[in-house]
Amino acid sequence: MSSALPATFLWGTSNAAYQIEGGWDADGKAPSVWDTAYRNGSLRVRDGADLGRAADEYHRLDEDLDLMRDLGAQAHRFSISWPRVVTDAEGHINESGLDYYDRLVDGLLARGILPAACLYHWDTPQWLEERCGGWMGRESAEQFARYAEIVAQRLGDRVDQWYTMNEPSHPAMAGYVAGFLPPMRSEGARGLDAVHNILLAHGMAVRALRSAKVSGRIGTILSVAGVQPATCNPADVQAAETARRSFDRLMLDPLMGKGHAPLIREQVQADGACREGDMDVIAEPLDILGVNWYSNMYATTPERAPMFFESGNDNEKALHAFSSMLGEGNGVAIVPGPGRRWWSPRGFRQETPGGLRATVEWVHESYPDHPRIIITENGRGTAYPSAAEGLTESTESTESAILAESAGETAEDAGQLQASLNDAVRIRALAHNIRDLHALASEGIAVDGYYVWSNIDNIQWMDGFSERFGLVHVDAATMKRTPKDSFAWYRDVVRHNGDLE
Ligand code: BGP
Repeated sequence: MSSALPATFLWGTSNAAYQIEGGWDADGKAPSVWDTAYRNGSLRVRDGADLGRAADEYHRLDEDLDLMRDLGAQAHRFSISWPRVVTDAEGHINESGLDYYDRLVDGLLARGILPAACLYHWDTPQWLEERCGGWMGRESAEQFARYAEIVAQRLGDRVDQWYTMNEPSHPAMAGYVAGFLPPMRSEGARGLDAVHNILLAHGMAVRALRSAKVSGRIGTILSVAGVQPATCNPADVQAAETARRSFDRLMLDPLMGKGHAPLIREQVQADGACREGDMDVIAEPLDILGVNWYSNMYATTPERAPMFFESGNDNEKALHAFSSMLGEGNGVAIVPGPGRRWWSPRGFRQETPGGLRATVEWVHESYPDHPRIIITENGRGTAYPSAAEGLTESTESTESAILAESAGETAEDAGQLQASLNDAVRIRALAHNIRDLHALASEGIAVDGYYVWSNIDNIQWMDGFSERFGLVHVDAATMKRTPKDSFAWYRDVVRHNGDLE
């Protein structure tokens, strides 16, 4: 296959501050809601990983930058930790925190890698939660815009792409509606105010970046699940349409000027959260749209759902988690699809070849005026230790026994390390998705780049190191970095502009 991709296509990698940096209280950093939940024990970390240390990039920056240079990455997307930069509600600026991101940006540029900065990847400052109830309070939007301005003043001349937020639906819905991620508040429908406020914060931050005259392109990053009906049964087709409103359209509609979904509109109007002019701020035009995609999501009705499950507790748990995010009683259940399934702490994930293409096509058809797109995350998770990958019908006890082996403070088992390094499953999955990029290019749909999640193993939130996405392995005890097979493979992909043959 000769590459249909333009020579300007950007091959890169992605990561996030909370998942990679560690140094949770280093050099004046304030705690985030994740730090607080971890410290007070309300987060159960699946494999006992130290979330405060994560992959310790804060103390190993040069080593990680050198690995990116060796990979040949052309762009790297990182996030900036808001509580590392602004440490209280009065707006105290932590210069050491800004210095760290200065070093990161300069280190990338010195290695020929374009910096792509995301201002928020879920690590809401604890002080914001205490001050105004986090995203539940309208003040959060003003605070976020001010923070954006501070970062723009420091890095505005050197960042190539600015993303206000990563998947804002997740911290809003899971943090304030369903309450299963920090700050773990189950506010039910009232929690939808957080969706409005986080979108408002995005729009105000876009305006702040523009007023600061940053040199790079400005956009945001959304998770687009590419919801599909589980079968062609009309009940499933209807369920998929409903599910799209709760997932794919939830953020895209208001950002693209189509207003909130009815469910949200009624609630935020009743609560007085939505004021005149807000929807214009939210729909501030963007230069670029980051799309995160892993696998399609399949929808059916709760009554039909059981027939899609082979068996097993994990699936039931995942079904429950996703369905609760959609809200009770809307007639939608998310079920496994037809693709090859992989182990994930969320119960099921599947490779859906062609799914990236279908998802971007759906965005293109549904929002013809969409900004240019970059695939800001795509990856394939693998279980660690790899024995867990075989757990299709795992019980809590088998799973914990396997994970307990990997937890302790001792260096890891050589066999496990080898299994992690020989990651042919990751290569296969990424190759399918890169083929989709060629297909999209030949259809004339403008995708400007593709970033692998992730350049290096990081903590998968409360699942610790038990699910890994990196091109480089990290020993959870010693923090030693070792490139996996996928590292050399992706280096070739970059060199040949995505030509896989
Ligand atoms: C995205 C997040 C990342 C990362 C990734 C993989 O949603 O932006 O932070 O965690 O997902 O996780 P998952 O397997 O849950 O999709």
